[in-house]
Amino acid sequence: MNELLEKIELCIEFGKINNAAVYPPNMRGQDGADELTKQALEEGISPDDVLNKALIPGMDKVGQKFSENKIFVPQMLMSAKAMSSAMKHIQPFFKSGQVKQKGTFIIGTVSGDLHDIGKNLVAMMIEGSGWKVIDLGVDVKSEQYIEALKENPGGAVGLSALLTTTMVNMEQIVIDIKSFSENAKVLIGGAPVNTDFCQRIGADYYSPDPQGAVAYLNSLAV
Ligand code: B1M
Repeated sequence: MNELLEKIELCIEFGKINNAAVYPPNMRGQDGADELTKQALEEGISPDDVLNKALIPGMDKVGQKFSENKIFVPQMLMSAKAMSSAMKHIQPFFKSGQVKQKGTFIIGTVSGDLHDIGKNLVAMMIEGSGWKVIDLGVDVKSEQYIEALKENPGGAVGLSALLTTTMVNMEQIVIDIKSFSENAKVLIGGAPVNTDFCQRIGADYYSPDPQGAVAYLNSLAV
């Protein structure tokens, strides 16, 4: 594989954002995902190859290690930041249609709930796996999800909740989304929810972590 793509993949895997970043210590002073992605595109490597042969495989490794408890939230956040610094160079090619995305994923933390660290990780991992992500933020009401679905027909929806008190809101949001569009796929996650709850409220899938969310969405894309 191209040496530059291998280096970009390593930057994502180990969370090396840019040259100025001091993390990880063993990569100090080296270019990061930011500079190397820019360089790759300038050298004529296609944005598709940068995405599919470097960024996505790097994020896959991060997700895998996180599921196996080999890395933890801080490392994953550094990888997510490295991914963002690379994605800003790829983003214009999405807009021009040169890079095909797998679909649109609309995500938000449900109404009444302000926790967004887990939701942001899920959004980053999903974006990193080649989906267009619309992040509605926190305290998101049914109407906002539905509005986003109207603007992005066929999109999948992700709901995050961290409080037992906002699980009830999640249930109502699923009911509202399904009555707007029966076929819209709704994925749920967050510490207090589980598969039983998912089935009870009529959502389509529960994932305990970002990796499971990526796998589920990718199964919809094929
Ligand atoms: Co809050 N808080 N908090 N809090 N907070 C918890 C959740 C709590 C368990 C702490 C405790 O009491 N032990 C507790 C909930 C208890 C309960 O409901 N049973 C709690 C409480 C009570 C509250 C307040 C009510 C406190 C108060 O004001 N009295 C208040 C509520 C505010 C509100 O939302 N309306 C509150 C406020 C806050 C802060 C603002 C201070 C801050 C949030 C900052 C932020 O998010 N920007 C905060 C924090 C940081 C926490 C803890 C400490 C950490 C949550 C976190 O970010 N975890 C949390 C205790 C804990 O978990 N140890 C706690 C890391 C994150 C990566 O994990 O979000 O679970 P998590 O996401 C995981 C998975 O769940 C999954 O993937 C992620 C990565 O593995 N996942 C998905 C998440 N969403 C997904 C969606 C998917 C798929 C997977 O598909 C769509």
